[in-house]
Amino acid sequence: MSKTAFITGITGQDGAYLAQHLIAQGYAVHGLLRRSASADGMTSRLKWLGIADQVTLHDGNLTDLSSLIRLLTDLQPDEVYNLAAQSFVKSSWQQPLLTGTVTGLGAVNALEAVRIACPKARFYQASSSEMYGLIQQRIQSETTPFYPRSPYAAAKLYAHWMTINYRESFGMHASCGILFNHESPLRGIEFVTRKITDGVARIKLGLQTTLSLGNLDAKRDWGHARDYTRAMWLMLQQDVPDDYVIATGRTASVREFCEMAFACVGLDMNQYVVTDPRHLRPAEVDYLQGDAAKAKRKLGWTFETSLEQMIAEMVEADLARLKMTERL
Ligand code: NDP
Ligand code: GDR
Repeated sequence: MSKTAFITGITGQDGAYLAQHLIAQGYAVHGLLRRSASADGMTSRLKWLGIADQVTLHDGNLTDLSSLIRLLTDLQPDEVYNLAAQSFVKSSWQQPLLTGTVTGLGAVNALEAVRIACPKARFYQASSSEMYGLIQQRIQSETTPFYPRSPYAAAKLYAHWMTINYRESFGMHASCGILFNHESPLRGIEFVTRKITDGVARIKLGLQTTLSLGNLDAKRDWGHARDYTRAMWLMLQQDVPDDYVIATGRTASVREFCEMAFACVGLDMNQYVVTDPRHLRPAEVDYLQGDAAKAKRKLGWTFETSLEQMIAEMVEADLARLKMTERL
């Protein structure tokens, strides 16, 4: 009998790649869909991967516990992946309460729904390297202390500890993946990597003359979402639930990411990139570099896509998309 998985956040970047992976493993994949007045774009990522008709979407919301309980009671999934969140760090200062409600309390709604409706299901919580914030150790692992620097990170830390608490209190098979930044052609346009690759493609095609960014010195450990969603699945295949850092171990600055992206189309970033203080944050996470040794040892996980390969894939996808939408 094939397994059943339920994904909150299935319409986001990770939800789409995870659904693709689970379908390839033979799962029946179900996902939570929150209502929107702009229904057309809601499944665009699933369509881009060619899997929109292979998943079953259910109306609901992470903030509505009753919808989650009803769905999980009906579906009785083997695995539940909680990926839904207000995930844009900068917005979390503008919407701290919404971020706390969705990203923090929403995870507890998911945990409660599993505990009530399908307590044997395995649970994955999308924790984040943002929780390290003002870093306490140059390379961050599962044992590095946290110091959240945004309402988003504080909400994620609450969700992280609540997941561990449910594991220890109720014996739930609940695991947290502390994932470092991961990107792809399906990344939201507001995040810096996609903003850059989209900007590079627009400049190359003559649709834009400059690219306006904030802090170019911030450093991130960037990987590919396809590799990272595979790690989520691996965590739930273990007999014992646990928490894992998922990262490449390589860090690069926003400036270096830009240089590489512009170089993909033979341009020099210095002629196009401008900085604007409006893109700066009230508090910044300056440096992230993860140590995924535990995931390698226990899950057998390694990443397959290098930073250079990922940037090239993103720039190419943006060029192709713009050529089509702009009829160039
Ligand atoms: P996205 O922003 O692309 O996707 C977020 C998803 O959450 C979307 O499907 C969105 O739905 C859904 N969502 C938001 N609010 C609600 C709500 N109230 N009820 C139901 N669904 C909701 O994020 P990613 O795919 O990049 O990330 C997935 C998860 O992993 C998030 O929790 C994120 O915080 C976390 N994470 C991400 C990392 C990264 O680098 N990408 C790193 C570490 C953690 P809609 O399409 O309707 O907006
Ligand atoms: P982050 O991703 O905050 O790390 O959170 P983002 O791409 O937004 O920022 C990365 C770094 O780039 C700097 N930056 C800019 N960022 C944006 N968005 N726009 C700009 O113009 C710009 N210029 C410079 C930022 O200051 C920052 O230092 C992501 C999200 O996916 C979270 O949900 C996830 O938990 C973490 O990654 C790990």
